[in-house]
Amino acid sequence: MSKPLEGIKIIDFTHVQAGPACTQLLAWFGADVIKVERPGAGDVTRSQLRDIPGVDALYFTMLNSNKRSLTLDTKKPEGKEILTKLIKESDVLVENFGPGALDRMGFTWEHIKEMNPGMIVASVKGFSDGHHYEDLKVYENVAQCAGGAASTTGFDDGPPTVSAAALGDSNTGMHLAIGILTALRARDTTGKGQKVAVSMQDSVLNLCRVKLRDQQRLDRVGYLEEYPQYPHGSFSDVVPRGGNAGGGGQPGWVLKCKGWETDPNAYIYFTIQGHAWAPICKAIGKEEWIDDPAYMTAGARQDKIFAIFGTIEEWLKDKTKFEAVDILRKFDIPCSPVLTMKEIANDPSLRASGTIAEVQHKERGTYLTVGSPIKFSDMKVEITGSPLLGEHTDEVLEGLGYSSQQIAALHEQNVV
Ligand code: CAO
Repeated sequence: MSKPLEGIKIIDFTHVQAGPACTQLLAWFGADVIKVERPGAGDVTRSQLRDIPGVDALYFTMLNSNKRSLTLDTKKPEGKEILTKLIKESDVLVENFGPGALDRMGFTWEHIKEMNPGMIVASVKGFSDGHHYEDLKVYENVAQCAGGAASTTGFDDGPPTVSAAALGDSNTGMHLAIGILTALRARDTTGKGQKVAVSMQDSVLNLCRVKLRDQQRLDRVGYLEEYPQYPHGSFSDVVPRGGNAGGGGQPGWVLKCKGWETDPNAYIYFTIQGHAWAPICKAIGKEEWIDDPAYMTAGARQDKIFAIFGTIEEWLKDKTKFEAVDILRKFDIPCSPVLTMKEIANDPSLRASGTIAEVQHKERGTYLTVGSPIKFSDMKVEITGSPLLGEHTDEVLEGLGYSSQQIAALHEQNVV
């Protein structure tokens, strides 16, 4: 079966997580992604957080599947010549170097456009062009702090807190992938490429949209009724950290289940959906609350919401998180067990759907990765192992017309 992005050639000049997550996604969907790496070392994640000495780390293998690897020193003249040839016959160049690195290498947007007017150059930077922090190098948690996530995450009495989810890295990569596909679609009609830029700060903020909503509501009315600070605590003039509050129109919280004293993840997330009040009362054996004016409306429940959560925890005391969800799902209550990574890794449904995929790697044997979260009716996304450093160097050079003698000389000079 042919893949929708087959025929699209991508120069993958990315490293660490934000850029590689983007190009990996495009490779899954059929693009020919050639990862360009520095000879000898390659992407720094090959050797970071290694669990097997001398073998590519999971950090690398889980972000670079379905790609080819070309080693190339793009600071040497011969390396620049090879990159130039590649640019002339490719559709997209993706990079996430520190600010100005590509320009310093001699590959400015203007120069690339001249060489290949159809080329799409896609970049991740920490901050957007023209931002007063545009010169900063940025990693995940820096972006979470700059994008408003950290100040609004955590508990009221604790410090700003970063999320385990890669809001700055992989999330930015996903935004970039959407930008690239949009530019490819535009090129279909105009024939012209363009520069696509995504900043990590902007991508985090895009996911914190509801917090900017809350800032404006707070400015106007002075309180936010869905936060745990309401109605008994106090508000300052900035959106506070909301702990585990539902955050939208439905109150919710993380509730203890059987075994929480020894198992730090024996919890469920429980949501009190307004129209599900009667089923909730039935599920937890509090039918008298259904028509009680002190409980029957969301407004009436607001000032005692934590007492209500306390009553639900009483009900949960003799049920594991899985047993509790199995009961609550019958009452159509939005809830989930708090799952550990170990439980997720072994989840039969996630294995069956391909969301957790077991992949073969030439040196490490099999490893688990997160497969495509996007499912298609007409395409099965197959994940192949990440390439070894320079595995496809000769093959790519041959494709560019280099003879075996020329290739040998390039190896000799450490250009590739
Ligand atoms: N051949 C020759 N030189 C190469 C090369 C190659 N194949 N690949 C990279 N280089 C060079 C670059 O040209 C650059 O050289 P100069 O600084 O001398 O011009 C140098 O390697 C370092 O690049 P860098 O600035 O990207 O690397 P760093 O380790 O100092 O910074 C990071 C890493 C991530 C902080 C920075 O790249 C960055 O801010 N990127 C943008 C934001 C981003 O994507 N962050 C996400 C990180 S986690 O996903």
